[in-house]
Amino acid sequence: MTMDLFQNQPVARFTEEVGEGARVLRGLACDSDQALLNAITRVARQAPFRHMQTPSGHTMSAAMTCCGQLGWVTDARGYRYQQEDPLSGELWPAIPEPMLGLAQEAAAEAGYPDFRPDACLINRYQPGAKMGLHQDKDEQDFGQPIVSVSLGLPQVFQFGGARRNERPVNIPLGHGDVVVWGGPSRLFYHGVLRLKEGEHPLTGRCRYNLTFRRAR
Ligand code: MD3
Ligand code: FE
Repeated sequence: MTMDLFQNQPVARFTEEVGEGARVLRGLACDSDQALLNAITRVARQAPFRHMQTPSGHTMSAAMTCCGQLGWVTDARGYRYQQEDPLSGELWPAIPEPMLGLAQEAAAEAGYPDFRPDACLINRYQPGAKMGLHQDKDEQDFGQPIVSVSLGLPQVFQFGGARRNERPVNIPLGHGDVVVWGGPSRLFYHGVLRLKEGEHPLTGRCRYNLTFRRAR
């Protein structure tokens, strides 16, 4: 529940629990969408989007960049968080305020008032790009949630279970949708299907996904 700015009344926001501990806040990022996209553009001027290599030598179809004290990277040596952007050797840019504010607001609404992300991974999908089923387990404390924010074209999210062999359910994620992944869902397998062709008024032919994490 959040308080209405003018009437100081609680606002009933539409939240669904999609899995054990996962809360969807539909459209929470809509009011700040332009500020978020401007922030992504600023981050990407300093730390450009790039297609990283997986340890097995595949090129990821989503382009990525990061902001925060730590950034998530993958290359021939493996998956890890590190303080420097491998492209420049410089520190990652700080998490811009509109992004940090939204992540903390969403986490608080889902029951994590003390969430202080130190890493934000920004994924950019163009038509045909996808992310296969995986777990996020490069972080130190799985008691900390992950907050995800979707902007632009819709994409079908696949939400599995604690084991890879559990059949995933499909959840469409649209512009402005925010999800807080806490509790057992924090370690559930997940991915996104190929992005379908389309055009979004704010982002054009792409979808951005921001994931806010406490890595250390
Ligand atoms: C459930 N990103 O960056 S967002 C990722 O659309 C990632 O870019 C997808 O999976 C994307 O790691 C999915 C939703 C999401 C993100 C992190 C999770 C769901 C999650 C971590 C744990 C459980
Ligand atoms: Fe993930």
